Amino acid sequence: MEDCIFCRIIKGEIPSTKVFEDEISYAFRDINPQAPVHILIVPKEHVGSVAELTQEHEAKVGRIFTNIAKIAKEEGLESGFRVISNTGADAGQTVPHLHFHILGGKSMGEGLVP
Ligand code: DGP
Repeated sequence: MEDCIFCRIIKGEIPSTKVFEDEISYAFRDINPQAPVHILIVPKEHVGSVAELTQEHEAKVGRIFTNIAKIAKEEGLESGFRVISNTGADAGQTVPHLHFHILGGKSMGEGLVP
């Protein structure tokens, strides 16, 4: 996907602050942080959103969640963190490349939806 922002970040065409990388995923700091720690983790393969996932993605999504646990530990988020994947227009997804927000470093309260 040549004009996908996150594909361009993965390729290094757009600069980012890398937090973690392996063969299948790339994690970097969000440009507009909503919490003291706000990291995005994305698959290197272009997938539009959670809604486009199929069985063939299961191993990669599983690995991404293991990577989220590693990143949270490295970032010192022992007291908790939130993982969010906005999917589609009603959820406010602005970048159509599957991504998981990792948010932490403060208490985010109990409500899921503002
Ligand atoms: P969402 O609304 O769930 O699609 O979130 C997209 C996030 O991507 C949003 O929090 C801002 C972030 N973002 C968009 N463009 C860039 C960029 O060029 N660099 C970085 N680091 N983050 C970006």
